Amino acid sequence: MTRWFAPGRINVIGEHTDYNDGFVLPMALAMGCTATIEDAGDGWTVVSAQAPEPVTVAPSGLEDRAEVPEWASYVLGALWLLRDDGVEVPALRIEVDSDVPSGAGLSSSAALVCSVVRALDDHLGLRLGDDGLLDLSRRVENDAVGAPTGGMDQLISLRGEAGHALFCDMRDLTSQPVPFDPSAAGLTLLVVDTRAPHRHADGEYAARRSGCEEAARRLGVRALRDVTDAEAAVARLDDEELQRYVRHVVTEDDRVLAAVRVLREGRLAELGPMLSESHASMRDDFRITVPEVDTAVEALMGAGAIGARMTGGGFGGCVIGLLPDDAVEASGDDVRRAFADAGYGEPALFTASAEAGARPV
Ligand code: GAF
Repeated sequence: MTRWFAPGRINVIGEHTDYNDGFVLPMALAMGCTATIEDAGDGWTVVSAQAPEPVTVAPSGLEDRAEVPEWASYVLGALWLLRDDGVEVPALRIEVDSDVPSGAGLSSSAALVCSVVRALDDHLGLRLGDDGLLDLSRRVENDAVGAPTGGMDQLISLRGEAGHALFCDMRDLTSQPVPFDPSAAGLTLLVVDTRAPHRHADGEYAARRSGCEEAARRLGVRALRDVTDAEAAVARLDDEELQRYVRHVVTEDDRVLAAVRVLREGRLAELGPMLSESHASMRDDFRITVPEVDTAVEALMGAGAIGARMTGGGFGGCVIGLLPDDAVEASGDDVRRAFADAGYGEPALFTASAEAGARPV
């Protein structure tokens, strides 16, 4: 029997920059998914503590790919891809159990995929190595499930380090841990799960991605990461939507680099305004926030946060705020009150710290 845990994540800063070959600064959470793998008599069986029915497929059958429920394709996807790569995968029973809320923008999918991929690598003695594990985890989401995501979530789930955020260059997939311990600065990282229903998240995400690719094509660069002067690039485009996308991505890359600088120099409080600028850029230029998310950010700032922003792909999900320790309790009350006043459902609040990435348990 082989068992691995892989965490969900919060992205501290750097949103929708990963598929533009840019920079991100995520951290791993304490919550995550545990995958347990055992040899089994027949076929591949996947069982989820969060799903009512187990799913069993015959390893030989390709035709059943379209028929499995989506959650199971995040697990079976790894087996299908390994088999397509020529790896002989025996009959297995895979059990998964996750405490990452799904649809909250905390990357429950990367936790699921990475726990399974690490456990498979271990159980089958594949020795995929750091790059191979990341590559397989990304292909599960992009190729097997078909979600056009950018790779940040798998990277942090596999490589996270306790007490650190991970500065990732999504072009060459290198990463460096950066100290991130708000408690040492008398600050708390508060997470507000708005529980806002995701609105057209898949289609809107794909539209942002293809818009960025189109803008890069028109600007004659490989990816928006290669644009150095946002305003000069904006002036060369005549499409208002693409102008906004470029402005967001290029300034967000700059904010990640600035955030890494202040964290390395031990000036964590200076991160606050960068978080708020990032949020404004997502709201006004990239247009991926929703009213619940903006309300949470405003309530946190009104309650004394030094910075707050939506984290993750957008159109719902979570907001993070950096607050002086003594402002945390009252800020929670303020957020709840703002939600009640606006007629939104009750949000969930919790504090977070940077934890380790995937590990055997
Ligand atoms: C989602 C995607 F999965 C990531 O790749 C990333 O693009 C993120 O949205 C936005 O920064 O989590």
